[in-house]
Amino acid sequence: MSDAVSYTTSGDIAVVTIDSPPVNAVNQAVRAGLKQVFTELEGQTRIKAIVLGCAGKTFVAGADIKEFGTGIAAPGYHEVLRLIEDSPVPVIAAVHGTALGAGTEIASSCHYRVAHEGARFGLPELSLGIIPGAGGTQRLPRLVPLDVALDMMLSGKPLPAAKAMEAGLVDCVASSEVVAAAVAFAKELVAKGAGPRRTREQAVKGVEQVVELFAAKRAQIAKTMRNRQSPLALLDAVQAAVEKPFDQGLQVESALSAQLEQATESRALRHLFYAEREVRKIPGLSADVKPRAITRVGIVGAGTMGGGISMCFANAGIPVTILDTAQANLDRGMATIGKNYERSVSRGSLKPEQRDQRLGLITPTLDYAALGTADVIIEAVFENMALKKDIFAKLDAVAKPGAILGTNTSTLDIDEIATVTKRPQDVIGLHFFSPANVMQLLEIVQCSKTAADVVVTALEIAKTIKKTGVVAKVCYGFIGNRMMDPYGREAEHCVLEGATPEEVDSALESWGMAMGILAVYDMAGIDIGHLTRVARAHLLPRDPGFYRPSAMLTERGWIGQKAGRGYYRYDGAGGKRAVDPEVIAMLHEEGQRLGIPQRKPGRDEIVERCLYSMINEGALLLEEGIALRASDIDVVYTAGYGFPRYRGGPMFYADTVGLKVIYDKIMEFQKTLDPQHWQPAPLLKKLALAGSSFGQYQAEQSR
Ligand code: T1G
Repeated sequence: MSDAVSYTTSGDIAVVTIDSPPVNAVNQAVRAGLKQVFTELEGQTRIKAIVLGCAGKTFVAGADIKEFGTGIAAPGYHEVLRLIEDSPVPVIAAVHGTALGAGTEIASSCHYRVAHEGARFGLPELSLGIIPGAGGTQRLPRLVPLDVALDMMLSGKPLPAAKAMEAGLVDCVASSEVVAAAVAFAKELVAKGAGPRRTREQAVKGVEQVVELFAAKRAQIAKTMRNRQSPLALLDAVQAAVEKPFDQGLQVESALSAQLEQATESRALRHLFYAEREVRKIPGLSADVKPRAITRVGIVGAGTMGGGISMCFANAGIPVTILDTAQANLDRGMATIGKNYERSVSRGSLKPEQRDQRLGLITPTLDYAALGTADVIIEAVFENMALKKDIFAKLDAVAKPGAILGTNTSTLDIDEIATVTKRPQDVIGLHFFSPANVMQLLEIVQCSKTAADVVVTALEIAKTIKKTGVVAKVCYGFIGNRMMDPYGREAEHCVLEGATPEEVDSALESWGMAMGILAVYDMAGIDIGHLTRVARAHLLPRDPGFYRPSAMLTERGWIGQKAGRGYYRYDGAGGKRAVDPEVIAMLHEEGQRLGIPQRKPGRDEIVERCLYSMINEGALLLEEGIALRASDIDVVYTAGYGFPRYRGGPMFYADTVGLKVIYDKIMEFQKTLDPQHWQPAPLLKKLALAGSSFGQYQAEQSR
């Protein structure tokens, strides 16, 4: 036996335990341990059944992602799972926690499955750009109907134990300790003489609907998972399960798995898996720094953002007091919160009692004194420095000692806001993204005087409210919006050069962005960005074309969806966007009036100019220390700006293109377009000329 896998016997039942902290991820030691134990047990005729469970918080949560790309050291998955499946006595999986990836595959190679009622089963491999590689595409459709198996693998969403039992994946759901329940189940099997029930010998379920099912899935993939290889490979593997004998199907799965593991899509998604955990680690911050307790929250501002932020905390079971200066605003804000919860109830994603419980946690008030017991108070009012300073002066007077004072500002200088308080060490930026109760990203802005435990508390708050917190330092736009400026500028400049808004947005969307930047401006409100730039005009390039389209549209009140027209026309609020010939003509004429050469940039150039200017700005952020890591920038853009995850984020994508290629393109644009704007960031130039990458730079920095 090994540390990773051991067994005990209880009468004629053997209980095998995998113990590979923290989540029992399968690595070589686990596979070798399973091989050794199951080989040993095969020879013990007194053993009549085997229970396979895990120590710790969860059954196997997947293959060890650290092994990816390194080649799977023997014994391989198929050898080990075949040994389990070939056991001469019944093997019963005892599943608790989240049996994901190889976890569900190992459970599927057992003959029976007993699950704790809180257990979940899933095959989320597509989220890593691969497909199940330990027989999941071949065994799952032999345990549950084909459509259920395909949905599980395409969505990656875990199936709760009860639903897994309904589908046929689980034989028994236990409310007690699951290994004991599985031993009892094993004894019953032995008593009734039930032998092994080998999954590979079962027929694939639901093959009669295979043609229309696969046609529907291919259409779904084309629409929602474009530019990706792994979803189509998954269909091919499952198709092999339907059409071929088990062993041949397994070979098809293995071949496809090996290809995908080396592809950029999987490398990008694995990069994000680690990047989203790395963001919690702040260089130089001792692990001894503990978060402050957050038991009560105050929110200032009952508008869209204040209401959304209040919901984040109520959803986490934390009481919220939301303040506004007028009862009408409070009433409107509470009504919006109620409507948002009602929508979730009508969709079935929230139970009525949960709605009531969460609403009950949100208390409106007009009185600042009511915020005196809050552990953190978040200001979410209009982007006006004087107003925010006035609020922070009031908060400084009423907040209890040690309360954290957060601002949701997206563009203002938080160091300046902190100057009106006597507690700058407790001031921090908590930049939520609209709608705050939905968007995953939370930019945590560490000011010059913010205390270390306040930063740690903010990261803990992010985890508590199920958001991805990324730490940024103070600058205009922090990380996300700072990089949006040059990105959006290039998009608008392409329009002044003769491209249409639709050509620009469709080029970006075909490349993979969730929404073209001009459509994003229409959705967010063109005036918002324009007014911010007007306020900062002294800091911006004096190039006459700089965001000129936004200025012209704002001047005419064509500020986007909320006005029914902006870059596009909208039939009713939030309606489908339609091309607007009048706006196109107006902007092309303006480009000519400004003497901008009418070049009508093509799709590739549009994508290069927009993305490379974003990447160049990201390099500046790294040099200035605004972003701690290149991978943090990738998390910001994939979690908050619709950057395609399968491309890994702007900085990972830059590495896949090659920094020298990007640098050369920037130098070309410097000559052909605009020397003032196309200045390569010194770090980008240095890495490009050294043949290095952002990934290598980050690894060197973290040593
Ligand atoms: N491999 C290696 N380390 C892992 C890991 C994994 N699969 N999953 C988690 N960890 C580490 C993680 O890096 C962190 O480490 C710690 O565990 C706690 O994680 C053959 C090929 C299980 C739901 O995709 O979804 O199986 O930062 O902070 O919030 O077909 O981890 O502390 O040093 O996320 O409680 C499929 C991925 C793999 C599951 C727990 N499985 N993991 O969440 O903790 S592909 C997955 C998760 C596969 C087979 C294929 C979550 C979790 P550190 P955590 P958590």
